[in-house]
Amino acid sequence: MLQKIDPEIYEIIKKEKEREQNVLELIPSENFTSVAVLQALGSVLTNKYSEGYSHKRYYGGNEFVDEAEDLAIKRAKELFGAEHVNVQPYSGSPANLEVYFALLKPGDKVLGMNLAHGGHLTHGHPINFSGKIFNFAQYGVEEGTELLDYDKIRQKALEEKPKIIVSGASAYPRAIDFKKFQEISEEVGAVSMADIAHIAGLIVAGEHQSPFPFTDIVTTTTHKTLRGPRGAMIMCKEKFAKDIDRAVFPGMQGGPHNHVNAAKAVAFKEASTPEFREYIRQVVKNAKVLAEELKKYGFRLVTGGTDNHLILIDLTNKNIPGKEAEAILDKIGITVNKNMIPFDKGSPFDPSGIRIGTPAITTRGMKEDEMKVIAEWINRTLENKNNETELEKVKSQIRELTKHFPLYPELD
Ligand code: DSN
Repeated sequence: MLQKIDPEIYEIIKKEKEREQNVLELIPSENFTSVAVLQALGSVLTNKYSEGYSHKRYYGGNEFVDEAEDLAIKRAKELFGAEHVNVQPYSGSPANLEVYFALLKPGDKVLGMNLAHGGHLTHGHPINFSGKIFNFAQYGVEEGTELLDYDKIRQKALEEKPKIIVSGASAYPRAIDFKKFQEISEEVGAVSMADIAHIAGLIVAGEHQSPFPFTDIVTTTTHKTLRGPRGAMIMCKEKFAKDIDRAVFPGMQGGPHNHVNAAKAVAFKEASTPEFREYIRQVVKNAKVLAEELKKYGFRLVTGGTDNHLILIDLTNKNIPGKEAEAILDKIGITVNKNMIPFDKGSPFDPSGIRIGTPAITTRGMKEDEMKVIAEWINRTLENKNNETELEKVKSQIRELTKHFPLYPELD
């Protein structure tokens, strides 16, 4: 039908599907959903307006939307052990904004992790709403170890007296001690908030410490290691439930995206299975093997390795800027993103590093053997960045490998 009505968009989708099939997707925040999730996303639930919450809507005809949203909430509660869940946030940034709006007044003090050290824009960067509206103090990693130092964070919290302490990161390759963040928050009388967008899948699979049940408020996207649709949710202790719900609707959002929320429910069901736990174990195993292999080729990894799904490579000793590395790897079929490294002398547009991760390639079924070959290809590509013949060779080898890991064969 789409092909007939709109051949241009049909072709674009087809080309994107082929791109996803033909490349090695190493961006650590990306993944491939199941066909079941895609089906829920492309369903008639997109047609319905349902401002409000289950059984208290401002529109009629929501009996089935209520059923889907109730199921998403129930499954998320069980999966994470959360007291209260709001599945309506459109994405991670709105979810974080909604938490701040629920608990803070403009100008209130918050403590969050510096983006340049691996945090997130919404954790207080001056160009983001978070840094513009609220008074963020920032913690970061230590020079030398490139690790979080919880004594230093505690000291900062004692000095700054924030109303909220935000933990969580988008480019930190090591485990985060949510328990320590909780102790610091309690000591300074702050609300604890964990943004687990990157590691939500690891948490439900028991491959990372969980921020539950002690953290006051937890936000997450649903499309990264959790492998659901693009979207987010907020989980919190019951005592924050009313304020959080009001901040989401009517505070910040209008009608929920019901097709997305149904797809979230599907993803939560999938994430509760032994197969998903095995998948996440392999994600972590693959990241460790990839890290060790890259080190053999002389790549300097921030913190020296990884505990999770991502690796941050400092390319300074390879004399190639992150931006150029991203472009060359893109050319041969390895998708990564340029990224700041802690204490980077470059800028976000021209940083010294690249960030890579294993969630998407592990979904395709790749294991340790493939990680070894991928590390070799990354090295060969960057060493031969001006050698078109060598680049072509790597490109065709990647194309050959990806053929053995078909993506969405059900949709062909
Ligand atoms: N954009 C996400 C990432 O790539 O990590 C964070 O929101």
